Amino acid sequence: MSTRMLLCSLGLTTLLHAGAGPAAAACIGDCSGNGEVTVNELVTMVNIALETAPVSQCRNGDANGDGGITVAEIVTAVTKALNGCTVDVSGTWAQSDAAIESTGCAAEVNDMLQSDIYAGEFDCVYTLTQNGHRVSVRGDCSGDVVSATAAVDDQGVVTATATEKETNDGCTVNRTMSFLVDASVSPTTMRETYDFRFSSNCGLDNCGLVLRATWTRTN
Ligand SMILES: [Ca+2]
Ligand SMILES: [Ca+2]
Repeated sequence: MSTRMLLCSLGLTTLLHAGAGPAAAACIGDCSGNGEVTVNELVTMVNIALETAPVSQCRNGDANGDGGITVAEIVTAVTKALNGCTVDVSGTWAQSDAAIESTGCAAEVNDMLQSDIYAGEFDCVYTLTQNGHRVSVRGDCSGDVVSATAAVDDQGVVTATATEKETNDGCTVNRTMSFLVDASVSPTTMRETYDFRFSSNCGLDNCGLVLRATWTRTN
């Protein structure tokens, strides 16, 4: 089987049909849990800090879970009130140093992926545009342009999963790909986990591997 056949959709192209990511964690200061911090909630936090209100009125204001609210936790909540609960991951990111981090696949499969890495197919520049918990991704991988949609949680962790099926010359490959990058910091590590299911005609055992790359914000 050819590299093209097995790996033609590796990378962010597989995000085209991405599903939603995991549920978002609580936002500091969002006492009501509705995804935003209001002035009333800041006042509640101040009252808890002054011990004129119980911490039960704003569990989400107690970032470290120690049962009290400090000035630092209020400051974090004020930032969320001003800028929204979600970390904004919008911007341009350069992907570099792609490598197979771990693999349970046969050498034949690894070699195909490795040759694509050497060919620069994972040297990409991604432009992310965030809208709430959705992120539009436009990628340019050595001239190959892809676009996709991913999910982002309040902490700036971008995730996507996709499943694809492809048949060539009687060989059917089912691929499930999970993508994860913590885009709240730069540089950061992106990981893609691949699960390959091969039909008997492929002559390959089912297997999984993890691809890792560095993401660096360039603007
Ligand atoms: Ca709220
Ligand atoms: Ca606390």
